[in-house]
Amino acid sequence: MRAVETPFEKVTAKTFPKGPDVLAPGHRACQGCGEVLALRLIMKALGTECIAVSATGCMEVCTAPFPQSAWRLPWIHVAFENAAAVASGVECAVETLRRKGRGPDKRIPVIAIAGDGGTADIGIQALSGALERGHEDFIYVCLDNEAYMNTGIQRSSETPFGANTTTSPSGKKSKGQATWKKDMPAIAAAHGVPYVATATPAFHLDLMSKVRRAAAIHGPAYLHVYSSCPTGWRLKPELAVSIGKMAVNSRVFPLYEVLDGRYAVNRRVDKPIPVGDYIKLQGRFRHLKEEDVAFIQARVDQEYERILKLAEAFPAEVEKAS
Ligand SMILES: Cc1ncc(C[n+]2csc(CCOP(=O)(O)OP(=O)(O)O)c2C)c(N)n1
Ligand code: SF4
Ligand SMILES: [Mg+2]
Repeated sequence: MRAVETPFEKVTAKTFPKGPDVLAPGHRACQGCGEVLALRLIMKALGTECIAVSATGCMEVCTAPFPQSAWRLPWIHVAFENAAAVASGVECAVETLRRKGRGPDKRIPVIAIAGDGGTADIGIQALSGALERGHEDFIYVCLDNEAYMNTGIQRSSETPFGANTTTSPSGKKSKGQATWKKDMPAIAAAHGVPYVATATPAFHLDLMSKVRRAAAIHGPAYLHVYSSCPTGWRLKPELAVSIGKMAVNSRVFPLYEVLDGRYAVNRRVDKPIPVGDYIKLQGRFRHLKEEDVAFIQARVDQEYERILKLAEAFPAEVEKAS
């Protein structure tokens, strides 16, 4: 099988979508929030002809304090755990209306948005079911700020090794988070879905183009979006975008796509910056010693090599829909 996509326009500096933001200004995210920046760019790339479903989390709380809303399109807030289930139900309803001649005669993407906690922990069974069912117009976005931020910085399975959170506190007997990040893109790809990608708002055109591709692909798409959180990471708000660039340029967060199990690395990092330079800007890692940083560096290099080898062994291909 090959991934099939309707031709689409990548976002470049010249073709950057004009017009008002789909996610209106005036929301209540913290200063320098990388997550709300990611969300704004994602919705700008998609436009208003789609339906959005948000799980509980920072982005839902900040954008829709009743009776206000920053969403300029049909939007549903659901529980913490069921964004994928609700979005897949909406996708089926739209498809049924279209089949009966009562709906729009074109594809309407349905996008489910959740944080790392809402995706990798509590929402994973709903997500797995939705990916497995093969919905044609279903996009799932995980906004990964590496902890449960909305409820006060608790660890999730996406919290990186060594990070201090309120439930993985560093101290005499603990170095903070004791496990590596759960590999959600690999888990999504293991469902055999046609499209999985990683992205960050720090490379905004790449992120927006991947959103367009996710909408153009026929079948479920999963986007894993690195989203900095100055509040939870103890990071200067003005560094929220640079830290995303550093995550990519240190190989901590490789940018890649998986099309039907075949890989493309979108930004090769042949001369990486040291992981220590990335870590030292964030107060959540302040307690780490030199040997801890070296331990993390070794893991980062190993994971990057693994992705590169996959891309060499199984290069991505895509077929255009007629
Ligand atoms: C079943 C259930 N358990 C716990 C909560 C409380 N809760 C709401 S949002 C949230 C954390 C969200 O974390 P994440 O999904 O990573 O999103 P973020 O706020 O970091 O963007 C928690 C624990 C809830 N709403 N429902
Ligand atoms: S806590 Fe973090 S993710 Fe939540 S709004 Fe503030 S900066 Fe954004
Ligand atoms: Mg989170």
